Amino acid sequence: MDKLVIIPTFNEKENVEAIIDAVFALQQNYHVLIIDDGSPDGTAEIVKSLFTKYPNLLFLEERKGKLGLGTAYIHGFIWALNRNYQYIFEMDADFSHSPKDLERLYQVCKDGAGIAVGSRYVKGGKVENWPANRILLSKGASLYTRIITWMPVKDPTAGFVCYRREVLEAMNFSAINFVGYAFQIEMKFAAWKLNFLIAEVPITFIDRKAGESKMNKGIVKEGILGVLKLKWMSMFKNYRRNVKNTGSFKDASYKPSEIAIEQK
Ligand SMILES: Nc1nc2c(ncn2[C@@H]2O[C@H](COP(=O)(O)OP(=O)(O)OP(=O)(O)O)[C@@H](O)[C@H]2O)c(=O)[nH]1
Ligand SMILES: [Mg+2]
Repeated sequence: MDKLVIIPTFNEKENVEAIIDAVFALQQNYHVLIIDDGSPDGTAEIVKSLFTKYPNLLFLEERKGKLGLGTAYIHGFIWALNRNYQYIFEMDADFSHSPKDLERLYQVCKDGAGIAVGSRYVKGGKVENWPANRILLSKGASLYTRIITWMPVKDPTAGFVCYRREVLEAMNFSAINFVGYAFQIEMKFAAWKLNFLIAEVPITFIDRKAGESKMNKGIVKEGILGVLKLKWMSMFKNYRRNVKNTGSFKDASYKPSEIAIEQK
């Protein structure tokens, strides 16, 4: 058990089968875990129909409602740690992240990074087909995060990531509060404060071609306020203590401290 790709889904019936096939087509010993939040469009049923094609390689965790990206990933992290995976990936279902880049992220972690981030904003990174306002929002968020936190990451909202197991084991997930873009920033921030090495790998990010975006105003607001909150919390000594996991990672009793129900 080496590499697990966690893919959160909400209404991804147009993409889910193709993205799963694309990961297995790599033939690089990846396992895939889908975390579906009760998608009304039947995404979970499509995943189940693929179990016989990918026995003991494809897994599904179903949650009852749309509980947000952050808690979906934390659910997946705990699932992965309990099953001894060594390299744990975050990837979107909508092909914005190319499965072909998974191996590059993996190599960087294997070579010693704690986290490998698929980055749009380092040299060689690109964004394709995004409208100008989306690029502005994303670049603005990156700049804003760097100015406020001084975290040395050029694409802090990136959601295409490989974590070494040790990084996730070292984190107290109950201290991770956010669910949208701010969740991605918070994970990197916590890892940085815990002194793990974060490496950025250039990727081309392509706007989704099928299915609907789940982006909303609440996610942007959470990002703006969330970064300020992170900075504020980290000014006190107990931030590092809070975010560090001192117990066992087999944290079956884990309950997200703030489960935010997102607006549709
Ligand atoms: N389980 C779960 N998955 C979610 C939730 N919200 C979004 N997702 C999934 O998370 C991934 C990223 O969401 P997107 O809607 O693509 O968000 P985005 O990339 O910011 O928006 P677009 O650029 O418009 O695609 C996709 O695979 C979604 O299906 C959620 O609340 N729960
Ligand atoms: Mg997307």
